[in-house]
Amino acid sequence: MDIKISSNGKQLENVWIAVMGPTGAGKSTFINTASNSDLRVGETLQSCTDKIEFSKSFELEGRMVTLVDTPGFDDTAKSDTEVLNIVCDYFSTEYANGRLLHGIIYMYRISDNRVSGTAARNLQFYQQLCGPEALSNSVIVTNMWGLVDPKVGANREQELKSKGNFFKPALDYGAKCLRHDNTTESAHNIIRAMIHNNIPKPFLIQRELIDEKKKVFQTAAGEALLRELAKLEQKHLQEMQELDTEMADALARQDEDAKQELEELRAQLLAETERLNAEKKRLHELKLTTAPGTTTTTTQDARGLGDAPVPGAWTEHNTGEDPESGRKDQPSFWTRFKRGRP
Ligand SMILES: Nc1nc2c(ncn2[C@@H]2O[C@H](COP(=O)(O)OP(=O)(O)OP(=O)(O)O)[C@@H](O)[C@H]2O)c(=O)[nH]1
Ligand SMILES: [Mg+2]
Repeated sequence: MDIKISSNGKQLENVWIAVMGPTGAGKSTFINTASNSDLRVGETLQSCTDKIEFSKSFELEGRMVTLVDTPGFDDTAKSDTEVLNIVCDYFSTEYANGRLLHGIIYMYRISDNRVSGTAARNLQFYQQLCGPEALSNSVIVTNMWGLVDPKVGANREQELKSKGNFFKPALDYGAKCLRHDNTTESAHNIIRAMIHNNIPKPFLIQRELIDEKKKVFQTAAGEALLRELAKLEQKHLQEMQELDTEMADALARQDEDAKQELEELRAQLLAETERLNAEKKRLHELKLTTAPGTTTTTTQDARGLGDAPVPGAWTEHNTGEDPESGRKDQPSFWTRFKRGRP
């Protein structure tokens, strides 16, 4: 058992809880509210947290709790492969050093009137990282209730819990779904529910990477990402064929403007295809820095410091937009093209 001595000399068990979710979901705000920390919160449309960060430790229910802020898939600032790398590096290092997290909080804005593609991907990612066994140690936290009519919010919550592939699969495996009203008390109640009578269990990704010695791309989360990339590749191929047909048409019409526009679009599509290939290659080549003992020089040092380097940390920011929060799923190249057509 990992023990910490509190300020009054009491021996307290250390508890770590990771907070996940898409950019702008309110992860850092939740952590700050619960722990009186001052992690950077998004004031602009840019994604904010781009590496693993740690809250100040705080005492709750006779434990010393540390919350772990994680970057989410966000479509713009960093590739999903980068995010996967950062998160896998942290989880596997902890496990290799004999430390289990108490669970995962997945943040979801109830004010969103649809589940965006980014939110859906992050939701899948959290479930794939946890795996069926550890999902019972996780909580889906809905926030931003103040931004929605209470009745509309409650209906939305019910739909997310009972229909389709949103919250239901996780809840079926024992995850909880709790509301957060942006107060310290509500954050603490959520954490209490997670640590009360709760035995930490390894996450699926930890067992895959450490016990089964899988490469990142062979894990459930890695395989899902490869499937996503394959789907995108297929879409690009189809778009290229449509582009060729349009080009033949433009040439037949001797439409110079359309020809030029299509050439520009072809160049963009080729660039996106190249980026996709590079991401696939990177995913196949990902190597973790995990090894027993690495925590003393990496994540251990980062604890409580917030900005200390963590393996795989990445530091770019995005400038994307979404209808509800000001941020947006990136429309495909072809959608952008079609939208611009008369
Ligand atoms: N009304 C309301 N606003 C919130 C709440 N939580 C967060 N916000 C606001 O939502 C915005 C994004 O919050 P962050 O905490 O930075 O979100 P994040 O999930 O950490 O975002 P990234 O670091 O970009 O992944 C900020 O403007 C917050 O003030 C909440 O419970 N209610
Ligand atoms: Mg953040």
